[in-house]
Amino acid sequence: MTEALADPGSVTVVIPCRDEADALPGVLAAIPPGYHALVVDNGSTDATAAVALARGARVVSEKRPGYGAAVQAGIAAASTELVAVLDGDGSMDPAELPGLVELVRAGADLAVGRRVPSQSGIWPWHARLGNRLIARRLRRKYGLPVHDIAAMRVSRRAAMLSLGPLHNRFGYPLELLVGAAGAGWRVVERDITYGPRTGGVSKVSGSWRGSLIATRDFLTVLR
Ligand SMILES: Nc1nc2c(ncn2[C@@H]2O[C@H](COP(=O)(O)OP(=O)(O)OP(=O)(O)O)[C@@H](O)[C@H]2O)c(=O)[nH]1
Ligand SMILES: [Mg+2]
Repeated sequence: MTEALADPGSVTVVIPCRDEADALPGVLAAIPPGYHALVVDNGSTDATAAVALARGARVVSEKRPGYGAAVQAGIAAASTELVAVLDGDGSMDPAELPGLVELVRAGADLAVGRRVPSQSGIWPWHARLGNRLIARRLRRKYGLPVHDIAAMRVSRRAAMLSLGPLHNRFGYPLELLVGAAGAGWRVVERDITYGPRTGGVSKVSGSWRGSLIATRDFLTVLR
């Protein structure tokens, strides 16, 4: 059965956030007109939810911890035909979302951003190397035309839901790509600008603990 969509013409921007109160105001200010910001918070100990609400975003709290759990809760809670996902740390520019939306409207099932650093030194070497190796595997083993792990992406909500539950932590973007390949989706990649986080603290690539957890999650998916 098709669900009734409250606002079929628009786009929900799902923003997974853990302790992003510092960076979030800038991210929300750059959301394109007519797009709906939906911040998914699980486990923040700062004012992330209050900051988001004060700036007009919808806030969903998810009990299960993890990046993937947050993204999936946001997609489930959205009520638009298209959903976009990007980080809440200010490293990606929401103004680049319409470019990805256009690709989906033109026929892609999943449009993903390939991060191009805006300056040197913002993407730690170990994260970059890992990313390159993973992307190569995604091309060779799964035939996906990607050079990054789809940190920013746009798709149809119904398509995302059709893949079923995916990884709850940092394996989510990879499992989504693998699922997309398995389902025969048309995946299209386009360059996006990648800057330094504009506030707060890294949960993944900027810490050894985060990097180790993410690597373990990645390997679980790509085994
Ligand atoms: N809701 C939620 N969001 C999370 C969780 N872990 C990470 N995030 C969010 O996922 C996004 C990516 O995490 P980052 O800490 O930026 O990871 P990164 O990009 O590797 O690290 P930086 O180099 O510091 O940008 C950010 O918006 C985080 O707030 C989580 O457990 N729950
Ligand atoms: Mg980041």
